[in-house]
Amino acid sequence: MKVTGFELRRIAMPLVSPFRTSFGVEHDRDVLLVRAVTEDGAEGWGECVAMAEPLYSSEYVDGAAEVIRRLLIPAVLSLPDADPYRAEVPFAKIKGHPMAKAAVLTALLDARLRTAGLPLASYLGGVRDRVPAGVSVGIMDSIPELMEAVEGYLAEGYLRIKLKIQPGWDVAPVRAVRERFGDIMLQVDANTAYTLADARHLAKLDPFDLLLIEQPLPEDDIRGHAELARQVRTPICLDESITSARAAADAIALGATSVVNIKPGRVGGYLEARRVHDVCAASGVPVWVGGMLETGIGRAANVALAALPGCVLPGDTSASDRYFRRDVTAPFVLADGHLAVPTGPGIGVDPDPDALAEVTTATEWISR
Ligand code: SMG
Ligand code: MG
Repeated sequence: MKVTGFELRRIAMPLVSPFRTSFGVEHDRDVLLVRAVTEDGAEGWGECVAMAEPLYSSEYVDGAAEVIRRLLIPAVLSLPDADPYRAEVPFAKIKGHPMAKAAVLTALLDARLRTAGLPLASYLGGVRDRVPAGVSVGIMDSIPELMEAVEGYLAEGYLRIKLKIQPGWDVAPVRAVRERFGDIMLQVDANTAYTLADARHLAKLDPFDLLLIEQPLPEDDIRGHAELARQVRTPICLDESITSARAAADAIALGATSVVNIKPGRVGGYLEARRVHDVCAASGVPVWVGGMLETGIGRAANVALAALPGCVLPGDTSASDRYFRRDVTAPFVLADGHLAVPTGPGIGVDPDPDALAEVTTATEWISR
């Protein structure tokens, strides 16, 4: 497969309501889309999940755009065969920037699979035609406000609730949700907001039978998570720390994680995400697919990944209307708490040109 050029497209998507985490509040999603065009006219799409600022991880969307245009695209354009496996080789020499790499590799993979007529889920080894949907609920100003939000999501059919937590917003909201809504699948995500000194406080979450606590400590604190795992009963699930299949293998071996959140952007694409899945499956560690407030383009690929056999917990793969009034693809909708795995070739969805035009802030074409 020979690629003739790439389009970089920036879109600005207003969120239906602000989304607050321990590291900040999002009001809009500033997204970079990558479209690869091949010599025989096929195209493929990738969504870069880097946020506007480097608060979730060190990447940010302007930085990712720079790495993509200055380093990654030239590397792909000089390949005789731009198969995503082959593009991983020059990409590996460039340190870091997994979200930038994932966006380009996904565009290549989508183009490749569309040409072959193969859906991404089948290519990856998916075994499900629909996946259970969870929802991530941001930090709120008050418990009543949180109750109303959770009640709404449960009424829509979401099968699992994840509460964002931080010091000062943890035990009380968890207790309130558990008492009010009973035996639902419930978990929490701290986005690195605690330290090991908070172990006794975090153990206060144990009585609430959470599925897991996600990334309580800093990204590079693997030993701290292993120690914390000995002090709390709630399973620890790493997100930010799992930057590759090797990082997953290490964290599992060290006892730092007993569940893993897989995000293709965080690990450098769907091929590496598949390897993370396989390492976890080989170790008997359950996995689920995380989210980065993706549009339908990124969401479609995540739902395909969630069809893999090791993805045994509901993911943050919500319906489009969780975040956006109008998605850039046909909207993902909940049916009985599930999302359908796309069956078309590649990522299985096509961006709607009108919807895209409405939110596009800049485009750039880069070719040989
Ligand atoms: O796509 O529903 C989604 C977002 C889910 O909570 C979510 N993502 O740490 O898991 C996480 C966060 C990262 C993004 S927060 C701005
Ligand atoms: Mg997380």
